[in-house]
Amino acid sequence: MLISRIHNAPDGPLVVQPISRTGIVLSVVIPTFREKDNIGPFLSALCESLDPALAGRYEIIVVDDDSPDGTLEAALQIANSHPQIRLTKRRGKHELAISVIRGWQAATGTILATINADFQHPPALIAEMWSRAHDSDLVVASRYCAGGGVGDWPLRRRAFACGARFLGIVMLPAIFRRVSDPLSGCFMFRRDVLVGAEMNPIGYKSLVEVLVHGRIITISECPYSMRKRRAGSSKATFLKSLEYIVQLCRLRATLEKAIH
Ligand SMILES: Nc1nc2c(ncn2[C@@H]2O[C@H](COP(=O)(O)OP(=O)(O)O)[C@@H](O)[C@H]2O)c(=O)[nH]1
Ligand SMILES: [Mg+2]
Repeated sequence: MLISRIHNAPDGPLVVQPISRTGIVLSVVIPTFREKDNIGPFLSALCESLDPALAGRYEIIVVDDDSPDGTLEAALQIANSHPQIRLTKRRGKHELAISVIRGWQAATGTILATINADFQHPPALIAEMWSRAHDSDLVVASRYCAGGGVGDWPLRRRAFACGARFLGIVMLPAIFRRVSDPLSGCFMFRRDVLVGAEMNPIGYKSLVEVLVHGRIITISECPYSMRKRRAGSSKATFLKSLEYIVQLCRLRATLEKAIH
């Protein structure tokens, strides 16, 4: 009975489809892998911040990569008393960017968003971004615009992020100059801008996919200060950095193909 609330994530091509009116205006996708101690409190905090403006008009979709630690079971405890929370499970290779897109494919809202489960993005950020979403195609939560910050990130992590941005500017200059934080893991956009575009990401980064494949004209940024992960540990690995290079090459090829 309880288990029937957990559905399989969509499969097939990574394309977001148009949707007829459902009454849902905002769908927030949370990708998870081994977030047992974060997901319950994070879902509660997110609902609490969205309810005042959007009760009954938003949904949250958790896309879990079959975590062995009981992440989905922890999410289910909150979902049982919050019908706006939908739980989906993927099987096979763990893929963050693909998980996020699978969530948008399952979503029924007119505006699609994503945020991490580990509290590095404050849960209240989504409500703040929502208030800016009406006159923009895309709203990006940014660490690098005025008012934002990376908190007390260790030097090694800062250097890594700096290298990743530099590589992005070299490989995809037109894309990386459009926003101050193109590697942000928290953003929202109008479904319409992505409908019909087939994506093929690898690795961690989903905003660059949306920037390359989406028909985005207007962008606004919402500053935030990145926090420490509340529990558990990061799943970012050296392999993910190599995958990021492959992702940039693929996206560059997509842009070149579109020009010629
Ligand atoms: N579905 C899914 N989620 C993931 C995967 N790796 C990380 N996540 C989730 O993506 C978010 C960011 O991951 P994290 O490991 O904190 O990356 P970091 O913030 O760059 O260190 C968190 O909500 C993770 O649970 C994955 O392979 N699949
Ligand atoms: Mg994190």
